[in-house]
Amino acid sequence: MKNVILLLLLLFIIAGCNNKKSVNVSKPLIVGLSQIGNESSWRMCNTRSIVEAAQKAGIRLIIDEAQQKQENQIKAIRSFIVYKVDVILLVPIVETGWDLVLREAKKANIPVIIVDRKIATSDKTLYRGFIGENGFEEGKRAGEFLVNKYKNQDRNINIIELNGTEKSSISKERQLGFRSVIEKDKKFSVIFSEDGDFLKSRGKEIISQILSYNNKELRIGTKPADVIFSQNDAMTLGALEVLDTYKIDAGKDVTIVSIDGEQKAIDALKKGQVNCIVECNPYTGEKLMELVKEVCAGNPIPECTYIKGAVFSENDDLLSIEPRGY
Ligand code: GYE
Repeated sequence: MKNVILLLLLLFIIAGCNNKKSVNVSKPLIVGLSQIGNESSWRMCNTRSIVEAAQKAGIRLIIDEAQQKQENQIKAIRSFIVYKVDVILLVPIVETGWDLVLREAKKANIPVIIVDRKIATSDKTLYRGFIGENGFEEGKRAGEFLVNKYKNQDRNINIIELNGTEKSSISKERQLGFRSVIEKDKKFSVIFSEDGDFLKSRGKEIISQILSYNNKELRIGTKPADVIFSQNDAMTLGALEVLDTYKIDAGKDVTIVSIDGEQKAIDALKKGQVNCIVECNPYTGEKLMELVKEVCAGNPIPECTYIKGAVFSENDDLLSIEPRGY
C-alpha cells in the first residue's frame, strides 16, 4: 500500500512538472514593438530583422508603425500596456517626451527596452537598457574620412550638412561626432546645415533649393560647396538625383559622405559618385531577442549595447563588399 502511494505521488510530481513545462511552451512571450515608420530602406530592413528574429525565437511580436509621429508611438505603448504584453520595445523618434507613458508601463510592471535611438530622461529606471548604434562614433568616422582626404590641401573646405530628424538623439549625436572632428581643423567649415528628416524626398528638395537659388551652382552665398555630408543614404540618394540633373559630377566636383550602407548607396560608391559611407547596421533583431529573453527571465541587461559597423570608402577594395540585403 505504502509503495502504491509513493508511486502515485511520484506520478503526480512528474505530471506536475510536465504540466508546468507545457504551459510555458504553449504560452510564447508577447512583445510590442513601437517602430517609427518606413522613412528609409534602413528602417524597413531593421523592422524585417526584428520580425525574423522574433519568429526564430518563438516570440509573438506585435508591431505598430507610427508614421513618424511621436503621438502615435505614445498611443501604441498605451495599447501594449492594455494588452499586457511581456516586454515593450520602443524606437523613439525623438529624444524627449517619453517619461509619462514610460511611467505608466513601469506601473503596469512591463519592462521597456529602448531600441536604435536614445531617450533623454532623468529617471533611468523607466527602461531596462538601450540597444542601437553609436551615433557620435558614426559622425566622427565621417569627419575622419574628410580630414584624411583633404590632409594635403591647403585651402578652405566648405561643407553642406544634411541632418536627420530634428530632435532625434541619432541626428544630434551624428552631428556632434562629425563636428568634434572637423572643428579641430580650421580649413573645414559647415556653410549650410538643414534637417532632412532622413527622407530621400528631403535630400532632393534641400539640394535642389540650393541649386535653383544659386543659378545652378552648388554654393552658399559666394562660398562653393566642396562636400555634402548626409546623415543617411536615403537623403544622399535624393541629393545624387538632383546633382545628376544639374550635371554636377558627384564624387568628383563635390565629395559625398553618407551613413547607413544600403545597396543603392554602395552601388553609387562603386561608381565613384559617393566617396565614403559609414556603415550603420540595421540587423539588430537577434541581439534584441536575446535581450528580451534576459529581461523576461528577470535578469538585468547592459545599460547600453552598441551595434558595430564598418566604414566603406573610395580607399578600399570595393569588390569585397558583400551584398547588403537591403
Ligand atoms: O540611419 C536612417 C533611419 O535611426 C539609425 O534612421 C537610424 C537612422 C538611419 O531612417 O536611415
